[in-house]
Amino acid sequence: MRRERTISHGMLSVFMSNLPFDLQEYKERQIKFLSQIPDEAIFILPTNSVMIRSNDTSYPFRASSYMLYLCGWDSPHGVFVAYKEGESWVTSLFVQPRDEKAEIWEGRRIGIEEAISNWPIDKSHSLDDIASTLKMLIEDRSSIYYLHGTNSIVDEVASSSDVPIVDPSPIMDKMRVLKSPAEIRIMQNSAEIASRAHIEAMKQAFPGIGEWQLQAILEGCFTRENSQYAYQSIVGGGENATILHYNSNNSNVQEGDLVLIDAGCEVDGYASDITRTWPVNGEFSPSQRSIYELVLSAQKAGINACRAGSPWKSMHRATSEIIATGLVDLGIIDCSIGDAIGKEMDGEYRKYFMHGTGHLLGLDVHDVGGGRQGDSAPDPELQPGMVVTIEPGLYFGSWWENITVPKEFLGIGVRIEDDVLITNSDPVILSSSCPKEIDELEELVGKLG
Ligand SMILES: [Mn+2]
Repeated sequence: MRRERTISHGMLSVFMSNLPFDLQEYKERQIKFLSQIPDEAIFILPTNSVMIRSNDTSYPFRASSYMLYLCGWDSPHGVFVAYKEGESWVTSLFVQPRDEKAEIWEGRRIGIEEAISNWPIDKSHSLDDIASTLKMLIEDRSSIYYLHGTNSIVDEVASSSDVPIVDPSPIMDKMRVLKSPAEIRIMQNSAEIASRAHIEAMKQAFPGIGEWQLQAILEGCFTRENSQYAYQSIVGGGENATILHYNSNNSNVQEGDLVLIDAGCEVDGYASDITRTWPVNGEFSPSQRSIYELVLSAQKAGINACRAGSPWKSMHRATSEIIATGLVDLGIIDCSIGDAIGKEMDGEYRKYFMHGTGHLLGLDVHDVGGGRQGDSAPDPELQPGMVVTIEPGLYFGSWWENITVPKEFLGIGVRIEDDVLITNSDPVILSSSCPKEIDELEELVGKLG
């Protein structure tokens, strides 16, 4: 259960742990992880560092997802350590000690005493002692399970010892792929906040609105709901929608253009990731409509393919078959449907749908556990408890060299993305409160109040 304590000597409520999960859930995660590393090993998990933005100002701090997952510690400068003493694992957290002078400038610190009382750990220590304590602890261990590159002091201690270093992330990644009921509740909430933000942007839109203004509406909604963006919001009007990771958001959306918004928020570290595309004047043109309908039917087929036991690729196969067929039907590509799809889903259609159909979603927006091009982990099989995105798209940039599609499709970019929980039966769309049917969008866009 979440522990609630009365804080003595005038401490602020900042010292109460407001962990998103019961201590028991964290401890179960720790035990599950530690049972997969050797008894003689030591596990060291530093959180992210504070990154300098300019001179003495820093980027907003975001804790390491692994730290959030195993310990819930979201302050900067924590190091979680676990090693076996006798028959049982001892977990400890090294934290910044209280320091009134520093706290007046930088903000209150939880400190050693409160960390031990309220976080899922057996012991807490001062970070001032981390180098000497780790040196001692590492000495008689067989291996160090440790992610290099997040804490320079720990890096130095680890690399100056003769004990072999092992990357613990494959074990943690596998665990993070399957979400617990408590994680799913948070992710549902994250998707609902993002849905409300998208709806607000639709309502307040008008021809000529700045992409940055739409961004401000969305991110204002996130902030108002005590959330924040999970990744840089993409707001692309017209041709800008044909740039997959566009985020300069500095153009006006012209009358007659579609606007593509790919934006999601973060709740207790868990991301939502939603994309909607709609006409800024509230009415799809015939060519926009035909591309939109094609992407929407592909997206629905992709969602329907989110079935436990299916291979990862089945989602991409479902969206690709519909897109390739539709492109032939619309006269955008001129070949057989077989050639349009290609033997390895690498046919002509990839010119216009050049990204994957989706990815795992969780503490990272492109979550760990495989499924993306270039991932070292193999594609996972779909299992109940996974949350994935389904986000097919079609893009026809008139600025591309040698683009040969019928003129009416030039300058169109459409992507539709939902967050989907895989279950033992039908897929559950966590972002289902965000409209995507053509008549719903036409009803909403520009309709304040
Ligand atoms: Mn996505």
